[in-house]
Amino acid sequence: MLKLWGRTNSLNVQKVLLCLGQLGLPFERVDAGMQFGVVKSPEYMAMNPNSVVPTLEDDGLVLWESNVIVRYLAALHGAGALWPIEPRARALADRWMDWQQTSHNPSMTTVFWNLVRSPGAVTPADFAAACAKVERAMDILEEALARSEWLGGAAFTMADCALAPGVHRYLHLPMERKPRAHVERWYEAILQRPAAQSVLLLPLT
Ligand SMILES: N[C@@H](CCC(=O)N[C@@H](CS)C(=O)NCC(=O)O)C(=O)O
Repeated sequence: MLKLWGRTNSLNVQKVLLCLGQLGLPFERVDAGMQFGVVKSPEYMAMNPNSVVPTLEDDGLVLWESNVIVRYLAALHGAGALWPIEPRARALADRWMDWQQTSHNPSMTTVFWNLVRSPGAVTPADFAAACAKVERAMDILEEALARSEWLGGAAFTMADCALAPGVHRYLHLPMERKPRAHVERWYEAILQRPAAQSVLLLPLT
């Protein structure tokens, strides 16, 4: 059976949980990271030398990097659906996954930690700079979702799994937000999915 290591309040674990739920796959989950520890144990580091979550084990194959795990599961169990087969369609989903890691998530992490996990962790200037980058990233999402129903195009794909937890966080942070009708429509459509309800509807911690 698939085995996943990672605490449920981790954004990167949530992507994988959403993908697993969407695919309807049975799996075992082990709490790891932050208060659960585990990630610095020699046994865990032998699987994932980065000491972060998530890690997935599938019949002897050990994977880390959340988006790689999502791609793997989607390709193996959701080809033609979560994982578009046609290369051009797949590239459109892939680009949002890389963008999530490189553009959306770094500043979101700063804002989230400063508002939720460790208030005052960064200077006001650094916080303001991170907020500005988050707002710009959210504007990019808004423009994209004004043009297509889902991030990869007309169908829900792995790209939506990868972005949903970060957008959920953004929409629930205790801060001012301008209305973004297309992002909100997309988020509400994601929340119609039982897998998303069980993964996302937790307090931000
Ligand atoms: N690029 C990695 C980042 C993994 C990562 O930074 N995970 C965080 C949680 S979202 C972590 O493990 N933090 C340390 C901990 O929870 O102890 C991925 O996407 O999997």
